[in-house]
Amino acid sequence: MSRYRQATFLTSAPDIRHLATSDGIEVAFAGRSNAGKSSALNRLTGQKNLARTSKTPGRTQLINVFSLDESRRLVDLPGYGYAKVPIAMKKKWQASLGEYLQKRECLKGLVVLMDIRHPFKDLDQDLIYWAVDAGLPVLVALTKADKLKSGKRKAQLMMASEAALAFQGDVTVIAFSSLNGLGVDKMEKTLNSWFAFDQEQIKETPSEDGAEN
Ligand SMILES: Nc1nc2c(ncn2[C@@H]2O[C@H](COP(=O)(O)OP(=O)(O)OP(=O)(O)O)[C@@H](O)[C@H]2O)c(=O)[nH]1
Ligand SMILES: [Mg+2]
Repeated sequence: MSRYRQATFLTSAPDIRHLATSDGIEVAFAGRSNAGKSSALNRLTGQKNLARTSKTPGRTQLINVFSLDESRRLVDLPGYGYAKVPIAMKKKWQASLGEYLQKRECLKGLVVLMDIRHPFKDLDQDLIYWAVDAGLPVLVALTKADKLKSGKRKAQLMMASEAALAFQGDVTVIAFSSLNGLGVDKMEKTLNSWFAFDQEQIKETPSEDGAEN
């Protein structure tokens, strides 16, 4: 059973500064408003209403934190780039987002969600540069992949994978659909390694010959 199914709502914070300082491991979901962050979290956790989704962009204003166990958390960050948000608020949010990426020590990876039809807008690129700068691995999930036919989908994935090389960091690109589940397995695999679930498994599995290692 997927470890992500045990996710439960932990807390909401109005700002990154209001997040409790904490140990353990955090993985954050970020992206433009309406990119499909909350939908992706719901798909990953197999819970339809864990993170709220909306047809109205800019719906998730708070930072929502979900816990998987006592030391592992998923974070749904507010979307950026929504045109109707006042510029001063945008600036404030961007600054605190940058700070979160640089200073949040428990943050071990960033999932950046982008509509497969409009990847790598300016703010997406800023975000990825910040993350790479902070030494964070990035998983770019090209969302709403169900909206494209197979040929076009593959072309977009290839184009985005090539574009990702420019960041010169640990940036992986996948096609993703919250609607039909495309890419969920790959997302789980990447998150498993960031959350160190794999190491735990290795520890729990006794070696065959009983030799120390
Ligand atoms: N077809 C399709 N629609 C999707 C997919 N993911 C999200 N959507 C739709 O896109 C809209 C926005 O999805 P959300 O998950 O709320 O997006 P968000 O990034 O959390 O948005 P904010 O919280 O407002 O920043 C909703 O109408 C979703 O139903 C997908 O994979 N396929
Ligand atoms: Mg949302």
